Amino acid sequence: MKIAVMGGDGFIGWPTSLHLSDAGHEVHILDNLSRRWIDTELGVQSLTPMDSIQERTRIWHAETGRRIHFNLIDLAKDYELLKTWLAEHRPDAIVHFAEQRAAPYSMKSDRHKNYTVNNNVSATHNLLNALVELNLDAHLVHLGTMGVYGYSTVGAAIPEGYLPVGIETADGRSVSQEILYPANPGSIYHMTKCLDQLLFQFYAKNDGLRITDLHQGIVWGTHTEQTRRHQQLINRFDYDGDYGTVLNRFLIQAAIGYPLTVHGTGGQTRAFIHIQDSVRCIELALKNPPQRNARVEIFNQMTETHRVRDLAEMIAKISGAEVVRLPNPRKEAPENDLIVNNDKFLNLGLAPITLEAGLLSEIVDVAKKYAYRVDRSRVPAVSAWTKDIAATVNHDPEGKRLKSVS
Ligand code: USQ
Repeated sequence: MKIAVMGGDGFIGWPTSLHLSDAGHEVHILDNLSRRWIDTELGVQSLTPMDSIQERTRIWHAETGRRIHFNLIDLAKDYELLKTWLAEHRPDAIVHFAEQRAAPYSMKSDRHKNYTVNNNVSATHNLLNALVELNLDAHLVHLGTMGVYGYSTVGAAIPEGYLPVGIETADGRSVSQEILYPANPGSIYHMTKCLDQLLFQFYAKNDGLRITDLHQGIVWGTHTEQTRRHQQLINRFDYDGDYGTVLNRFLIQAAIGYPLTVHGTGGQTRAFIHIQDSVRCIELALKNPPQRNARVEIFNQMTETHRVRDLAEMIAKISGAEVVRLPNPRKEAPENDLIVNNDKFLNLGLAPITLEAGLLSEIVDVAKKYAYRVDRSRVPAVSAWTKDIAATVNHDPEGKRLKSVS
């Protein structure tokens, strides 16, 4: 297949591009390199040293003989350029990662809220709009989030996108229908993915577009089979308070002797997936497109659920790290259960990589190797969800102003 990977320079976009290229597909990356600019804005860098996208693709070609093409295009701002590229190349499939993906970054200020909404919604809409205009029947696979559902459970598993409901009609009959699971976003970033869902529903219904939405959990790990092949193919690995996600942050914190930063009681339960499984799921979704005029296909792209404090305790046990409980900068339920249905990927043959001490220690070792690149002042999560919460945020978990719990 000829596949366009929108956002192919990012944390999942890059290993996905390599994985698909390795599987024999013709891969074209479209990216505006915004994630690299945001590093500059925030004054942070990936824990792992990353080369330019041109250098990365050159090394991939030298190693494997396969070419990955790179195009500097901003989906949100360069509609005509995007349309021209799609008209010329007419890909069979498009993987869409080209969105601002960090909840804390999206909540930093009014400017960051505007940026995240404008960027994410425009990028998605421009893409859908261009597909219709060009009469291009490419299968669109979008990276969504488990966060569209919210995280509370009513004691039943969260289904894969659609919820069966019974409705009493005016004349007393009972009819049943499947509706999109009620959206319940917890940040501006998550809200944009809820808006994306509505755009997909409309374009699938009105124009018959073939769309798959992947509701992904929190990704952990950094390497995939392909990124391991050469040190210059290495993936990015974020540790800072805005872009570092919880499990990877704990692993890096353990490696640099920083207390593990549990927000609140750590009773938040979230869905997780290893990065290697993430790229496998994307390939499985590409191989199983919906029919034209079918409803949007939705998969829950996660393999297990964990409570934040349990993860911290597990990592403390294998690494000897200290755990601190910090005032939570986010507005979220302090404790929740989470049951998620992920049968669709399992039925397609996904054999999940689950969390175990061996794998975690391996990641701590990667982090130790690059520990000299860490700016400790960038570790605390200081982006607050409301102005009231901002006053309580802890800027110095190392100062031991908070009682350590282990
Ligand atoms: N948390 C801590 N300590 C930390 C960092 C986070 O306790 O140092 C807590 C947060 O308060 C939250 C949970 O860990 O309760 C998860 O936070 P996160 O930053 O790992 O994940 P999140 O903000 O939800 O976003 C990440 C990705 C996003 C993706 C989402 C999947 O950045 O792109 O969509 O995970 S999900 O969470 O399933 O919606």
